[in-house]
Amino acid sequence: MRSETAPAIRLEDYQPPAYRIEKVRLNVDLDPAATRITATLSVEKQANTETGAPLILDGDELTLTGLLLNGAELPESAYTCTADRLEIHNPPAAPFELTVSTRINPDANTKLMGLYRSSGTFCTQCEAEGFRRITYFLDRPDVLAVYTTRLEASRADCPVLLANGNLKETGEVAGTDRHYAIWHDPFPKPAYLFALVAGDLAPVSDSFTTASGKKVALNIYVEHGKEPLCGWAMDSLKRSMRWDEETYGREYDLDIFNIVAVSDFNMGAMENKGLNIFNDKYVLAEPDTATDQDYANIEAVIAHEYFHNWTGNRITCRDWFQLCLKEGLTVFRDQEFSSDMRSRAVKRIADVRLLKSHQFPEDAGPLAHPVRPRLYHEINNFYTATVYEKGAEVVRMLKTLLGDEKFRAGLDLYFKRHDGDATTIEAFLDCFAEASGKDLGQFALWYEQAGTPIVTVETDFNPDRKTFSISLSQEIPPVPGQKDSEPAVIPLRFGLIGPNGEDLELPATGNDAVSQDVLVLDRPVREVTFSNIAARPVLSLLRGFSAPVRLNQKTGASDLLFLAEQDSDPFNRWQAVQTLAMQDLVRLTGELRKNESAQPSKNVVGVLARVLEDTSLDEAFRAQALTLPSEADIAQEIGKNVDPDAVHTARQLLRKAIAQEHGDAFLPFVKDLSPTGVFSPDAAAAGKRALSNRALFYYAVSGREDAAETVWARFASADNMTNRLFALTLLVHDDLPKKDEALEAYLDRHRKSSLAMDKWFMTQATAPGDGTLAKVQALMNHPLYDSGNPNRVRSLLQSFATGNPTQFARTDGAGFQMIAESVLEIDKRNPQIASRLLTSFRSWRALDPQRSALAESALMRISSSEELSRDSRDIVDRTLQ
Ligand code: B3K
Ligand code: ZN
Repeated sequence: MRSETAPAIRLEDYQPPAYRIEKVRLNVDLDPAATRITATLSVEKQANTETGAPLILDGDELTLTGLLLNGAELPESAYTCTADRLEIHNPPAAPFELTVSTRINPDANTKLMGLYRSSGTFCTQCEAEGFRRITYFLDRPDVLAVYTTRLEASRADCPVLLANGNLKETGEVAGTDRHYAIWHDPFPKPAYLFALVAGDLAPVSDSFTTASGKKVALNIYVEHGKEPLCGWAMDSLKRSMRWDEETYGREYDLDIFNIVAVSDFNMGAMENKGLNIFNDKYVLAEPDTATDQDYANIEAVIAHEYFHNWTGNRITCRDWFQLCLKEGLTVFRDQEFSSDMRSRAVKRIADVRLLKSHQFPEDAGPLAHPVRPRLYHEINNFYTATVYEKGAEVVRMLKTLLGDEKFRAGLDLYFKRHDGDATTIEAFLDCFAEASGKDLGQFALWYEQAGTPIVTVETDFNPDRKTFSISLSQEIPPVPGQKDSEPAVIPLRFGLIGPNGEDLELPATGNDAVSQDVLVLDRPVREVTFSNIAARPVLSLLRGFSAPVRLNQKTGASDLLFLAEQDSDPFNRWQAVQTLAMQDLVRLTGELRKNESAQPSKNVVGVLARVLEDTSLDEAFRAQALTLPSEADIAQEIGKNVDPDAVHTARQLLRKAIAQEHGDAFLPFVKDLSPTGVFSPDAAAAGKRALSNRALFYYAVSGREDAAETVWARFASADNMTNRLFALTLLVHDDLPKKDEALEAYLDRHRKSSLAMDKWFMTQATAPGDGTLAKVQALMNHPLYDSGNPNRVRSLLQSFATGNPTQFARTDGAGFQMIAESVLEIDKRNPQIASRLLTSFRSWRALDPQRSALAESALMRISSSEELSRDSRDIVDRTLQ
């Protein structure tokens, strides 16, 4: 018998809480196997709740050990209690205190939700519904309480005791080897923002003085010995704090801000009030073990969690359907921060790449859902690219439509009006509508409708009348379970480029769809005509990727070449190069499938080679432009009946054609560009390394005599992880001589750094050859593999399933089956990690019939399991729908 699907929770069923909890006093007596929690809750019945209505508290795998009401023990007849629910039958009408005692076993907590131990450190993860695994509570985001937390633990094992807020008191517990700390957080918060940490950790300390002159103590806690790896994270934190003051007028509000890095963590990091807990991957960095991408990620995640202090913590969500209220907005804020710290164009390109590779396929497959979903079975499955990344795009469009000033005024109003609230998307949009005087009713559809709109574009130049017309239409492809979609409001930033490459002054059109350089498509069809246009211009549309849409535009190769070399908008320049490459890759794939001889286009090869030498472009940009669309991107573009082997071969063909034709041009970039001397993680130095490595990517397959040796030499002489890992990946993925020697050397050098070892596992899991599956299976038995550590599972299995399309979708079905087995195995211990791994099947229907049948049978195997978690049941049901 297959396990059951959990009941659906629906937005339309939202009811305000019948009781509120104003204050929480927590006593946590820490012990690895038997931690005792006493929670004293100040409860108040709400005015419109009937007297005597039951108080129902959430629990999850809890053991109740005591229950007092206003200090007196409750008789058993007055309540009912199970592991996941505590009901007080007839509570008093007047405010009362409920004292709930529970006992939990942190060491047995393999789900890493609630209170658990990671390498001996006690830590918590409460979002979304983990607090109920600590004590019975109204575990919902609209119940905001002031917390006082007393932690007690063995001084020897846990010298550090941390919780939310400010530290009030510390001391010894007389007559024992234990000590305690009392923390008080004056800001009312929902339970999902609760956190505690206790362990033997070392602080790296600094301080920050806010714009209004308040000194805030900053600490990053890590395992002993890791202190030297915290410099970049601390620097990123201070820059984030300053940026939020300068950009949005947001100051930090407590006396202390603590970050703790742990090695076992289900996701990236968590914004608990005053006590952020991080996956150590997003804190620890040194040149020898962290890549430039790691440095950029640390900067972004530190900023993201810090920015949540206002967008998420001071103003939180009324219910979990509103998740994008905090996540979309906070991703937008961290993207803007990184753009200001680095190159805006390069950051935009990276963000759009991520959006297209993660969110677009989600929106086009069985897991599609609106930015604000209306229904869920398991909320943890909604921390998705749609809620986060598309959610950020929606905020970005709001800024484009309103203009910088009105957008800022709207956000100011939101902070002012809703500080301390648990609120909704409607309330958020109202602030912008009010500040700008615009009706945002239709814009709100972006939150309601799933699916990526397709914008079809046609242009016409009439030389006699000297007019240039743009016809636009939009369509949202059908999404299962969604009624006919309505037209979205799509801001399209654009320019008309004259024959000499300059943007034309845009003549007035008298058309209300156009305002300066933004064309707003808010109907099914629109046409705009520009007059007094002397010569045929080239349209550059969707500049800066101003809306999360797909363009259906038949731009000819000559216009794309023109845009690739002339567009003043760097994003669209990059896009033109990518479109040229993509068109060729799709053509090549088709020809390979028909067994026709496939030849990469000379034009495409030429344009890519020219990018390399265009010194008017910065290195990071050139590296991005020279990065071919990934195999997954090409598969997505093809859309149906995909053969990943043909895609892989096509991509290699184009790569080799570029490399063979222009091999000699790449060599100087390989040699000269990587900066030597003291390592700097800044954007300029990282850009140089990126271009140098991209040149190596081509040179490796150039057929030049010294190609393989050059890659090996780069590996052997690398003095930073970016270069070492890039060369290692080429050695392994291109199956070059000495790849085994390189893997051994890497292992020897890095076996003590688990973050560096994650990269070792990942490099092998993503190698395209036929032998990879057996290799991955063998690596699961490697002494350094740990199926309980989420980073390790992601590095081996998730990267195989999402980063190795030919081997995951092998025609013998063994790739799918291996992942299916792993999902079932992991699901028993950590459902969140299992269900995340399971989402790698989401594009199965786009595969060719043979492969999709194999994927379906692997999914059926998971689905027929009797013991599936609610998380995995939800994903497998929807994936098979
Ligand atoms: N808010 C957390 C994510 C929590 C995920 C719960 N399954 C991290 C973040 O987005 O900042
Ligand atoms: Zn977030």
